[in-house]
Amino acid sequence: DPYANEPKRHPALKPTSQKPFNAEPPAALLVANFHTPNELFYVRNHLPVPEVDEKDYSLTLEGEGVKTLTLTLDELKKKFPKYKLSAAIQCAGNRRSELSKFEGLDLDATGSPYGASVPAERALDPKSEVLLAYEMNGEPLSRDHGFPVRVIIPGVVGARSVKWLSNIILSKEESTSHWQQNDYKGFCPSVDWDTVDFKSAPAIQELPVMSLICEPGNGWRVKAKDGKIAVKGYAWSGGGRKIVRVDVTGDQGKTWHVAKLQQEDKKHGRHWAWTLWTVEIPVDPKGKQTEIWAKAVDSSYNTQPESSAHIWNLRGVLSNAYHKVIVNLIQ
Ligand code: MTE
Ligand code: MO
Repeated sequence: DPYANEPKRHPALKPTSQKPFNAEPPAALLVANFHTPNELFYVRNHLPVPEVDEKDYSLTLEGEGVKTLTLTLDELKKKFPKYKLSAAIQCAGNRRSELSKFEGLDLDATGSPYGASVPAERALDPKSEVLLAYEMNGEPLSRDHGFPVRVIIPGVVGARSVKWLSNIILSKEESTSHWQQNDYKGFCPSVDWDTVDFKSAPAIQELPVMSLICEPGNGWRVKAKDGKIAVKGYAWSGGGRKIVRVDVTGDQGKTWHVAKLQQEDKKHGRHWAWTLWTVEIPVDPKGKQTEIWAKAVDSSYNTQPESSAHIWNLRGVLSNAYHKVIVNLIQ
């Protein structure tokens, strides 16, 4: 069993798949901290977690017009300045269920590694703040999150932040990996598995603006206080775009309430971290149920589509419609 040596995971992580391991914390726990504790950070693996001994680890930089360079973990830490930043990692398949009607050391069954590409101008631009990360919240990376070194490409879909990094290749061609070529791409809703031409769509890099209601959750029983209920969630946009507003409604859009935002103070185009938000919305004092909707607006005034009806795509990515939850009111 290639999965015989998987790491131990926190019991609060809810798996959607065991082999490979995919899991997320309950949404209400997720927004309890601006900086998610490492053991509660969602895990998205496509393959078994490689077992890497840091003494044997090396990273190779190679490619067209580049003198091949190999660095040990120690050299990586000592030769380059340490740089810290906050960045949200967002999976392209986040909220996939709502749509239902560089190179790593993890190898697939054919021995090909997980691989991903980003445009060189992004990777090499200091303003992009791309990191070779060996720590997360001040601790060595855990095995699930890419020990000993992973890439962090802030503002870009999680799929490009390669874990267990072994090679960086400068090339005129994109990675030929399955995940760069035949996954993580968006298509017209009418394209299906019989008609899809993966070559016709660009690989997803920056993601669209997105928000989620994390508290209360769907089906929760809540009691209004002074006619209002408190709602909490997160919002994020790709490409470092700042979240400028989150609107929340409890009456299907007749009236909207602007949420209070918690976010970092960053330079233009470098809002890599998420925004947490809270708002109190009035509810019908006699109502049994209320439906809550949230939508975020980013610094380009992009906002979310109202429903997933017309953004469905065969890979189930880019699911960023208004988030909607129904809660039961306790009288
Ligand atoms: N890197 C490797 N080597 N193997 C993987 O399966 N999954 C990618 C990315 N990097 C993956 C990888 C995907 S799709 C996502 S969303 C992020 O890692 C998730 O990072 P996390 O597990 O640290 O949250
Ligand atoms: Mo992902």
